[in-house]
Amino acid sequence: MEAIAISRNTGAWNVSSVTSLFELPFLDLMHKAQEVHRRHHAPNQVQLSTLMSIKTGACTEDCAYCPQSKHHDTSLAEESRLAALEEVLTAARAARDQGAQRFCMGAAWRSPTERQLDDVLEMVSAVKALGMETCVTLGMLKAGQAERLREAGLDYYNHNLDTSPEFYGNIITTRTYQDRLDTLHAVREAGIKVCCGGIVGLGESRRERAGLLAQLANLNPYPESVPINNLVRVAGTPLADVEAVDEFEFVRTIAVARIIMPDAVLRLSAGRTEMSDATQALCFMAGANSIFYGDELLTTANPQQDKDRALMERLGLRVMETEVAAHATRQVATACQTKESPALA
Ligand code: SAM
Ligand code: DTB
Ligand code: SF4
Repeated sequence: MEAIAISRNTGAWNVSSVTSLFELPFLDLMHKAQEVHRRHHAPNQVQLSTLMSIKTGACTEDCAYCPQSKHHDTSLAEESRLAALEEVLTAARAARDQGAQRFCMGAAWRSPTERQLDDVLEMVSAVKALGMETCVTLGMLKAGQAERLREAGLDYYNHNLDTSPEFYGNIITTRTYQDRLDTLHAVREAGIKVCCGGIVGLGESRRERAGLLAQLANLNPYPESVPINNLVRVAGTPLADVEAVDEFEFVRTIAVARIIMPDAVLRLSAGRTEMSDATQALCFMAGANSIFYGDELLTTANPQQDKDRALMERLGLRVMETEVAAHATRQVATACQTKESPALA
C-alpha cells in the first residue's frame, strides 16, 4: 500500500506553480495536458458512472451551493427516508444494462449513524453482486465506518474538498477543511479508493481554484478519481445568482488537474447540461475521462443518456476498459443495438 502511495504522489505542487499552469496560453496548456493524458490513459476512453440519491434533502449542513441543505429555501427541505434496497437494486440494474460501470449512491447526511450505515452496507454488497463497481458519498466517516464499508465490498468513497482552504469558510461553516481531510484519511487507511474533487464557479478566484487543485494533488497519494463539478446554480441557494465561470477557465481547470494528477481518472461532473457539446469535447481533450451517465445527478438534471451516447459516437469515444468493462460493453452493445447508436459497442 505504502509503495503505491509514494509512487503516485509528486508532492511538489504549491499554489504558485499550479497558478503558473493556469496562466499558460490556452493552446500550450491544452497541448501539455494532451501529452500527459496520452502517456497515462487510453485517449479515447471514458468511464461511465451512474448516480442515485438514496437519501435526499433536509441536510443539517450549510454548504452554500447545495439544494439539499435545510439552511436554504429550496423545495428539498423536507426529510426524506433512505431508499429501500429493492429500489436501489432496480436502479443499479437499469444503470448496468445501459452500460454504466460504476453505481454511485449519495446521501444528504452530515455523517451516517451506525444504523444508517448498516442499511448502506447491504446496498453496497447487493450492487457489487450485480458486477458493478460501487461508490458511496455519505458525508463524514469515522475509521471504523470506513472499514465496515470496505468489508462490504465498497470500491470508492466520494468526499470532496470542494474548494481551497482559504475560500472554504465562505462556502461551508458547519464542518471544517480538516474534518474533510480526516474523512479522506480514514477512507484511505481502510483501503478504499478515494474519489475527491471540487466545484468550479463558487465565486472563487483563479488562485483559489489553483489552491483546490494543489490540495488534491498533494494528498499522498492523490485520489484515484477526481470529480470536477461546474456549479449548478439552484434557486433558493445563496449561490443562485453567482456569475458563471468562463467556459475556457473551466476547461483550463481540467487541463491543470490532468497535468498535476496524471494517473487520476478525471470526472467531468455536475454542470454538463449547461455546457455545449464543443465545450465538453474540449474538456475531454484537456484530459477528462469520466462522466456521470444517467438523466439525473442527485437532485438536478444531467444530459439524457441518448444525448451522451450520441456525443460519444460523434467524438469516437468508447467506454473505458476497466475490470467490469467487458460486462458493461456487452450491455451497452445491446442498449445501442436497440437505440441504433453503435459507437459504444
Ligand atoms: N452529503 C455528502 C457530502 O457532502 O459529502 C454527500 C453528497 S454531496 C451532494 C456531494 C458533492 O456534490 C458535494 O461535495 C459537492 O461537491 C457536489 N455538489 C452538491 N451540490 C452541487 C451543485 N449545486 N453544483 C455542483 N456540485 C454540487
Ligand atoms: C460529485 O463530485 N458530484 C456528484 C457526486 N460527487 C456525488 C454530485 C453532484 C450534485 C449536483 C447537484 C445535485 O444534483 O443535487
Ligand atoms: Fe449536505 Fe452534502 Fe449538500 Fe453539504 S453537500 S448540504 S453535506 S448534502
